[in-house]
Amino acid sequence: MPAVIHEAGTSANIVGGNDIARTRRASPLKYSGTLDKYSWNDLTPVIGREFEGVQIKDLIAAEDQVIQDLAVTISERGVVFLRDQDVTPIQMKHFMLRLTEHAGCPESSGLHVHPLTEEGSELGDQISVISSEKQKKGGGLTHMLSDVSRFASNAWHSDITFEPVPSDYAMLKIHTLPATGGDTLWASGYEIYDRLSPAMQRMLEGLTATHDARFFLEEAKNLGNPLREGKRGSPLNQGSELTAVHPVIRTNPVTGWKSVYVNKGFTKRINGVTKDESDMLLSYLFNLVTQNHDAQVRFKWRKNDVAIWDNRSTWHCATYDYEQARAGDRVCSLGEAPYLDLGSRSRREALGL
Ligand SMILES: O=C(O)CCC(=O)C(=O)O
Ligand SMILES: [Fe+2]
Repeated sequence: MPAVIHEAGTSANIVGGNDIARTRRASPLKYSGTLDKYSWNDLTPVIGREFEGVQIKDLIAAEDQVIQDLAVTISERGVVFLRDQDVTPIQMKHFMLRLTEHAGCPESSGLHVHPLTEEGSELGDQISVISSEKQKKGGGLTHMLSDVSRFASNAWHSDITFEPVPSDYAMLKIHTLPATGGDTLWASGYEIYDRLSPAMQRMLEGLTATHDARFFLEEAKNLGNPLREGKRGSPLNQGSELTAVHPVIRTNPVTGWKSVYVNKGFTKRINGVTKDESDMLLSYLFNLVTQNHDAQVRFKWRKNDVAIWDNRSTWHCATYDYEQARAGDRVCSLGEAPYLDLGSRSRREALGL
């Protein structure tokens, strides 16, 4: 039997989670068809969908069912792209609150406040400014672009997995772009789970991993901002520990599908095995993500395009191949404390593939 992670689950099949931050979904959600009036295009068989003619600002007031259907679509396809959005950071926050709520986030979860966000920042605490200029000063995601490595794939990560209650969804709008370059890639955690043998799946389902972002303490110093130690969107996300333990395989409550949940950016150790075994397993899993381009989608941004992704079941990687400024705004909502439902299925199994 897999080890119990934080606290006992509500049913014998649930491993991990936390009573303060449990999903409100008793069963996966079904798409009801309200987005069928839009045209869309699946960018690869396993991940990514681009919609045409959708404006987020119009969806803020849409019926609940529309928001729920969009949540299902994002969770199933991993990431959704919307071109040329006329949406402000405030509207992005409103929209993300509705999205996470209709997807079933726990009552205790709100929008994330990043530990590096400056107090009293212009756009509010819950907007992360993604900026190449800021990164040059030692902020943002520079740790992933260490001077030592020449592998662009080092930047693959899932957002804020060092928090006990990490992100369900994230929205990024890019408003400032270089003439070319700066693409972002996403990869499917469902597909990577499906590429493991049943024996490896069962073994990983019994394991947890430690996610650690204490390198942000150094970055906070470089930026000259105090670390945000108060509540970062959930009562469980506080302090300067910046470390969390999560199941290696987690169930997405919206789809009910299993996903691999370790990432190059934050996962340092698989627990309960030797260091050598942990290193071997993590490098094997990271290689599955970075070397399978058929589990990835690459998006070429145009000004004011928006991506919305499910951080529970995808990874993403920015591309730092440009010189000019590139900037945007990101909002991350918080979902449930990660858990594994041993009775849940894989994506291919659920779709009969
Ligand atoms: O700059 C990008 O393309 C992605 C940045 C990122 O990792 C994020 O917004 O979460
Ligand atoms: Fe990210």
